[in-house]
Amino acid sequence: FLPSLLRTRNMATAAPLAPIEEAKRLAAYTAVDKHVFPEHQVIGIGSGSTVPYVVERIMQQGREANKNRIFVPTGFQSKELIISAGLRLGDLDQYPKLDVTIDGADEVDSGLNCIKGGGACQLREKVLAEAAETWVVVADYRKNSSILGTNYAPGIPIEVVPFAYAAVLKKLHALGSTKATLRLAKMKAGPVVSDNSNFVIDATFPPEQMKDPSKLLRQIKLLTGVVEVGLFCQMAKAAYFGNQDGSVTIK
Ligand code: ABF
Repeated sequence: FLPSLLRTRNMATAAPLAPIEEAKRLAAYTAVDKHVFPEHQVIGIGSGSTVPYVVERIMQQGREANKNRIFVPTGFQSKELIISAGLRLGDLDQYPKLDVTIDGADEVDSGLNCIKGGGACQLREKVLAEAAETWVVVADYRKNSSILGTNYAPGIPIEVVPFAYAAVLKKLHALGSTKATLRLAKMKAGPVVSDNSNFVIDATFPPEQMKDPSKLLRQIKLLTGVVEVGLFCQMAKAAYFGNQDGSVTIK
């Protein structure tokens, strides 16, 4: 479980990370160094396996820096991460405006558009992205793409009301989707259920449609039953990708 990574990693004695983890760590550390300042007191914490390194770096800013800071999570996993790090948990009801949110991504294109929602948290992730003065994305090099959907992400995650999922699947195909499927839990035990009690559809579209993610986002969002789409268009201030050679690409 991810938070244990945070609990057990002793910086002085820890074994070297696997290369992909090191790439995630580099991206996260660089983003924190460039975007999380002492005056930032309300911080959004995203989901995924890169974000624990964000929290790790924030903790390295010291007890004093974090004494009064509030951390708002995008979902269950990041809530656990914040609690296990001993940081102060807050929610959007109390803190509707965030200074900065840092989150992972499944793919980021050259225009800083993202596919997100591999962890089924895209609705809350988008709410926290919009609520933040600055929204920053961290990822390893595999997520750095020129056209969304051509590199890493297996499709666009779309959160739907359970009642409407079959109708939405049909409409996605009519919209041009080459493959749209209901996301199933491990062992195919049933549909994945989001933190908001909804289902998730993963839909692929041809590159011609993916080249204009803003248009596609508008089209999908208009389908009745769709709650949120895992396309984050023109929202990121910057994206950081850790590379295999130890460098960081900044978009
Ligand atoms: C969240 O976690 C999601 O939006 C995205 O699907 C995923 C990225 O995870 P990782 O950092 O493990 O690649 O941010």
